Amino acid sequence: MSAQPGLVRFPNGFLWGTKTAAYQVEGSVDVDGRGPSIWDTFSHRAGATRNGDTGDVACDHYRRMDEDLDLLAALGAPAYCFSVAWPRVQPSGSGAINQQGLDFYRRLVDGLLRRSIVPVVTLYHWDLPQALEDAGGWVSRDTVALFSEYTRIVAGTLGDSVRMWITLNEPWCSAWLGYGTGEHAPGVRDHGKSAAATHHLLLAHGEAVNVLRATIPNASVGIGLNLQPVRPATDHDDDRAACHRVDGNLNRLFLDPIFTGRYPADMLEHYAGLQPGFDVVAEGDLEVIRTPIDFLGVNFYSPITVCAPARQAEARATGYWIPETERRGRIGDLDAVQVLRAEVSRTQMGWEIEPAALTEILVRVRDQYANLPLYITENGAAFDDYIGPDGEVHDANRIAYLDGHLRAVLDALDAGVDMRGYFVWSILDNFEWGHGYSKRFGLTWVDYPTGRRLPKSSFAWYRQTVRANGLER
Ligand code: IFM
Repeated sequence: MSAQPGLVRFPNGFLWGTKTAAYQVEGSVDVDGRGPSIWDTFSHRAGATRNGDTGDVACDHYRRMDEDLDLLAALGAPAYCFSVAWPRVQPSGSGAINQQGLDFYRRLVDGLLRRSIVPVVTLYHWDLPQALEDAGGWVSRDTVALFSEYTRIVAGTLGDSVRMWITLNEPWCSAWLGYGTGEHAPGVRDHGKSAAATHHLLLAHGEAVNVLRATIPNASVGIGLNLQPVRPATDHDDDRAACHRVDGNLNRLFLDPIFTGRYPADMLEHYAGLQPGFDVVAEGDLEVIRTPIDFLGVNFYSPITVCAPARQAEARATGYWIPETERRGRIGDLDAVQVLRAEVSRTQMGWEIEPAALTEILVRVRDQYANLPLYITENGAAFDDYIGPDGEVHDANRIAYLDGHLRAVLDALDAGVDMRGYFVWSILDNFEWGHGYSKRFGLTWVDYPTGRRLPKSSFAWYRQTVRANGLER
C-alpha cells in the first residue's frame, strides 16, 4: 500500500464502517405496529437463551436512534450497515404494509445522510416474521416469493437514498443453526429442513438481487456470508475427510451455487435421503442463485480445526484441546469434531484468534470463485470488558484483534485481492442471540439497565484508524 513514513495506508475510497442488526439493537418489539418475529418467540422460550435474555429492549435503539446517529457521527466512519426488520415492515410477513415501520428506517437513512454517513442496508438478518414460520418458514418455497415482495417494498421506499444492499446476512446460520442444531430461532433440529432452508434462502437471495436491480438502477448488491477456513487436526485421511465435509457445509454449500451455479456434489451426496433436503431444488433455481452480484460481503471471526470423531484421542495426544462440554451439534451431522489449539488465544466466544486465516479465505474466494469486490462486512470480538476505576473501558485486546485483522486485509490487498471496505461488528454491545447480553462485541459499552452509551478505547482507536485511512507501521 502507499508509503508514508510510519503509516501503512489503505486505498483511497476504502469504505470504513460499523454494523448492527435490527433484533440485536432495536428493542421496542411491540410498538408502532411491529409484528412478532421468530426471535421474539424463540428468545421467550424457557432455556433458549442465556439467562432468558430477549431482544425486547436490547439497546433501545428504536427510541434512541438520534443519540446513536450522533455516536456514529462522532466515530467518523463513512458508512453504517443496519438491517431492516421484516416484521416491522410487514407484521405478518406478507400483504399489509406497516407504514410506521418503514418510516423508522426512512428516518434512520435520512439521519445518516444528514451526517454524511453512507447507509448500507441488510434486508434479512434472521428475524423472519413468525407468521411465515408458522406457514413453514424457510423450509417452504412460498417464503421465497414473499421475500421478493418485502424486498420490493423496502427498495421502493429507500432506493432513492440507499445504493449498497446486502440481501441476506449469514444464511448458513439461518439454515443450520435455525433448523439444524436448534441453537437459533426457530429452534428446529432437523437437517433435512436445514438443507431445504439453505436452498430457499439462496433462491430468495437470487430473486432479491433481481428485484433490487429492477427497482434501483444504480444498486450495488451483494450477500454477507460467514466464511471460515477449515483445517484438519492431522494429516490422517479421516481428519482430512472430516475437514472437507465441514468446509463443504460452512463454505462451499454457499459459495459454489452463488458463483458456479452448482451445489457441491459431495454435499448433495452427504445430505441425500434427508427430507425435504435438496429435493426442493427445481429446474432453473440455480440460474437464479448464480445471478451475478456486485460484491461479496465476508463476515469473518475465526478459522476452525476439526478431526474425525474416532480420532479425538489422537487429536488430544497431538496437543489439541477438546473441552469435555464441547457440543458436537454444530458440526455433528458432518461426522466431525471441532478441536482447539491450546497455544492459540481465543475471544470470549471461545473463537481462536488467527488474522492470517482472514487473508487465506479472501485469497481463496478470489482464486477459486471470482475476482469481484470484497468487503469485510463483519469482523470483531467479544472480550470480558469492564468499566475500570477511571470510568473507562480499556479494551486493548479488542484493539489488538481489530488491528491484526486489518493487517490481514492489507495482506490480501498486497496479494491483489479487490478489497473495498471493512465494517466492525459492532458499534454497540448488543443482544448476542443465544448468548443474550453476556457477550459484548461493541466499540461502545451499553449499560443495559439505563441504556447509557460509553465509547470504549477501541472506539477512539477505530476513529483514528479511519481518519488516517491506515495503521501504524
Ligand atoms: O452478532 C453476530 C451477528 O449477528 C452475525 N455475525 C456474527 C456476530 C457475532 O456472533
